Amino acid sequence: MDTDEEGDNDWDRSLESDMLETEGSSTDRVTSISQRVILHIDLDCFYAQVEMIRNPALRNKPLGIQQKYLIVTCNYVAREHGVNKLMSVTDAVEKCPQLVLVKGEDLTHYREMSYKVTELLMSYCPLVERLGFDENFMDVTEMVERRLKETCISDLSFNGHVYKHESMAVDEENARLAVGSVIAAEMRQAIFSTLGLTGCAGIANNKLLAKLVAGTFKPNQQTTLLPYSTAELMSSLTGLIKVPGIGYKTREKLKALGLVSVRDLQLYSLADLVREFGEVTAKRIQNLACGIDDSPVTPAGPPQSLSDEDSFKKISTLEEVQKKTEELLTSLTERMHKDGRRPHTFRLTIRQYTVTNRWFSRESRQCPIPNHTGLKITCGSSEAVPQLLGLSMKLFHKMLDTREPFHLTLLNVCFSNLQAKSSSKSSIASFFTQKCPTTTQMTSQQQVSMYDFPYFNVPANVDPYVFSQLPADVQRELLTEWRQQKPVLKIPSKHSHKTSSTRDKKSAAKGSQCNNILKYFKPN
Ligand code: TTP
Ligand code: MG
Repeated sequence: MDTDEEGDNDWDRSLESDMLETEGSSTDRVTSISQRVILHIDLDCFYAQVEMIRNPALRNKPLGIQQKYLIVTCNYVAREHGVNKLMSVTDAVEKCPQLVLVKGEDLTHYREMSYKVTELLMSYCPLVERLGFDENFMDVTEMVERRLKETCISDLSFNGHVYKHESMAVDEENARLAVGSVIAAEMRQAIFSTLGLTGCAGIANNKLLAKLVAGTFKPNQQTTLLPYSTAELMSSLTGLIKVPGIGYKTREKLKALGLVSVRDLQLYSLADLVREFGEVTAKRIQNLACGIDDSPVTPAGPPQSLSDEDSFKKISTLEEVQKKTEELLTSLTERMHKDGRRPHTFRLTIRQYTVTNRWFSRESRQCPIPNHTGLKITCGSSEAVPQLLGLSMKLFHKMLDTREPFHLTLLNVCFSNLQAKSSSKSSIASFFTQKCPTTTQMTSQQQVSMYDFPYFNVPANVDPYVFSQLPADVQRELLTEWRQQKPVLKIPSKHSHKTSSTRDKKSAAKGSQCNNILKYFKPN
């Protein structure tokens, strides 16, 4: 399996740091946290959906996506035949002999679609956090508040299911979640009509509960959790493994203390837990077991690397390598130029065909990018590509002896160590000097193909990228302030993105002369 998946560990880590940050927070903050409206959107049989979009003939057939000997996912037709995620290919074919298998080792299309979904969601609301390839959290509290001001509670109803309720009337107390459920339905509809993907949503007061409740009804459905049903949802979990944020090592330690179920952890003495884990972790995991999670939805920043790759049946001559690499470099340098940052490291990856290990034999070499080449990339000069091609071929010869026959099935070019043009990296002003950030956050190993950074619904003089880098609390505070001053927070139409970006960049440049960070964000 490819290694550039974001995994549950990210969720574990982010929860941990969030708890540290929020230690000692005020009562006000706790109150506001309990009133948040958080959505969790999880796409249905994600890789299988992408393959069905690529080849609609697969739509009504049982489809399994294969990585090595495993079915990493399968469509819902296959699930009706008893095929499940992570079943071995042998077992799956035994259950469903007509199962169609598609190889899913190359993540390019999944990744591309994944970022399109995040981008779409961010065009409605700035607070979107990715989890893995097919999950996104959204903090829609501000949207909900805005709508509530314009809506009469008696006109509201819940969209989709309410956890453990057949039907539910809307009152003062649950109105925010009801509006959240309407927004969730709109987001799912937007994803479907724009990208053709279905998914499930959970609506709750925090990330943990939104994620847990989202899977209650599948596929293509949504469920809202009312706060008083929290205990019931938590006790329905079959074990601590089902609690996101409690990782393998923690679970092992808990097991050694005799704690296996969610209930065990809820009831265990906090003092004893503190002795074992320290105060922060002890409180965090016990809170999680009780469904308490005040971690913020943290929007993604720009990616740490940009890359492009192509896979093919066979490349076996130096000329073909040069031609393909040149093609890849041309599109990559164009994207890098649009991004505005300067890459300092270049990496070339190849995959050689071998009979025994067809898909997993990638090899890479990397080198620093000379200053003159880096400058050519950032200013969009056509001379950048030949210079990079020279570097590429040097790296290529380090990996392969071309006097011997070779058989390549993939080439990947990658820029990493991306730095903003301004020399002072730590200064906030460096963000404003960036030309046009175009992508969203990934780990250093991740790549993105055609993902453009979305433009947030923030006032015209605010750089959306800078805004996205601020802590969630500050974002919320600013949004509230702007909303009170001027009704500027319109949802941008997709077609207006380019225009507003130019305007935003100009205004942001103007704003960069101020000293106080808040001045950057005050509408003129
Ligand atoms: P999931 O959201 O777990 O599964 P899914 O979207 O396929 O199905 P569901 O309708 O139940 O949500 O994972 C998202 C994608 O991640 C999935 O399509 C394939 C991939 N994946 C792996 O690569 N390895 C794994 O172990 C799992 C579980 C998923
Ligand atoms: Mg999914």
